Amino acid sequence: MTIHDFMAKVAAKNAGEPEFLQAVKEVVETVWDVYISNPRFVKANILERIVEPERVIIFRVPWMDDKGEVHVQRGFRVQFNSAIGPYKGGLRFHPSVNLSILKFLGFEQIFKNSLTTLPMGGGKGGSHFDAKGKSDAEIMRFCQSFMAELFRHIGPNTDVPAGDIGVGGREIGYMFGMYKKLNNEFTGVLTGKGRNWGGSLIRPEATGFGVVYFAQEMLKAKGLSFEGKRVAISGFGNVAWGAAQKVNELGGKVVTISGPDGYILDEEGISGDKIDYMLELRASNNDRVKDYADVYPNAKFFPGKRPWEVKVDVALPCATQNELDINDAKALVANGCICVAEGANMPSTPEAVEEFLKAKLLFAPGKAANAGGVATSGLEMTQNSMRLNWNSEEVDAKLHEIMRNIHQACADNGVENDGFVNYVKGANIAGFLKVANAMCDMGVV
Ligand code: NDP
Ligand code: 2IT
Repeated sequence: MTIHDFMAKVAAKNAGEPEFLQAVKEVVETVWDVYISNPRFVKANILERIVEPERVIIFRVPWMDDKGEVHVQRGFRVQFNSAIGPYKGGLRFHPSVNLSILKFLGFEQIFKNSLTTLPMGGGKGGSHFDAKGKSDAEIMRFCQSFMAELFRHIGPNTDVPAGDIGVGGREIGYMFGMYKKLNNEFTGVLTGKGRNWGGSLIRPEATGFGVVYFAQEMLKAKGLSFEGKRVAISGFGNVAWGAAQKVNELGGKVVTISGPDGYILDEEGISGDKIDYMLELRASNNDRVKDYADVYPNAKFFPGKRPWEVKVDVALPCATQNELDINDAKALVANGCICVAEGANMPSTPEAVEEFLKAKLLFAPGKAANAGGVATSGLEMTQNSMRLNWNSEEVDAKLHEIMRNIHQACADNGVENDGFVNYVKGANIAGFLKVANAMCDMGVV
């Protein structure tokens, strides 16, 4: 069997799922040599088994709007792999959600969760629900209806969902409330919970902090730091917010954020109250980053454009999949960018990744760089099981340590003959080995 034959078989089985096939191809290409040279893996047909979700649940989510009209959304939970722990991964509510996107995210989550060193399998779910313009009561009714079906498929030892795009503390609260009512049970079945009801300190900041910790490790390996660096961030959500805070703490200057409508360039730096304002922007649910320039008139808004044309030292894509293409990658390289760390899942297209690797800049794939979010979810699960809470310094120290370890695992498995570290290869191999070995140990199930 060749990679080509393998991918042709996967493509035939998963027709019409481009994002899923994109994610599978990247992993298969980078782990192929390790796989083929391990007779135990080949005999157990691990690669073909690992690209098949253990279970996909698709369900109807009916809900009533404030005018009394009834709507129907489709809900999904992809339970991809439970070889090393309960399924774990976020829920995404966004109009673009479909099975291909959730399968790509669930697949990536397997390897990401393996990299965290914590016992978590891979899963993802969500709905094409559009929160834009919806009232709080509508959001609550939707979340309750979503959980009225999902509750029978999840549990603290089975599957532990969390947030992702469009799902933050408010939505987790409404879903947790419904789960608790239906099961008559208070357990750590969701992560990203509120502080007063089982949530972990630092979880909201964790993904963004983790991305910056990972980038810091990459820079450190080259004798560099964030001090005085210009940084472009895309998105203006949870991950972008956490990343912006940590870049400032480490002495860097964040000059951009972006939304579906364009990007903001703020040469004075996005820091202090501007970071708090990012929370307001996201909570406004209006799909626009433009408003930032009205509040801070020295900043410029570039409609319909992406921030990758700005001259920066470090780029942190934190919005969504395939938001950085080959032209963006070329622009970043031409402008002297030295480090790209993905806060979002698969934000760079395969051609863009190739361009970064060709230029031999420091490039961290999402499944390594953004693993701090799910890692801190894992720490929330631990605190829930122990029925105690760690303080923020303790959680942050553990998160930092996990990100350092992930960096080391990627460097160990991704170093090439000339000393260049291919973090894409390193992350995929390190994440894959642990899951593949666990699957072998458990027989054909
Ligand atoms: P949020 O919903 O908090 O924010 C997502 C942000 O990106 C929103 O501001 C959204 O705007 C914006 N956005 C969406 N599409 C585009 C686009 N095409 N161009 C620019 N901006 C866009 O989600 P998160 O911050 O939680 O998630 C961001 C990314 O990080 C996702 O890829 C997610 O999978 C990933 N991630 C999240 C983790 C977490 O713990 N939350 C953990 C690891 C990864 P709008 O909604 O108006 O379209
Ligand atoms: O993509 C991701 O890793 C997340 N959205 C976080 C998942 C989680 O379970 O915390």
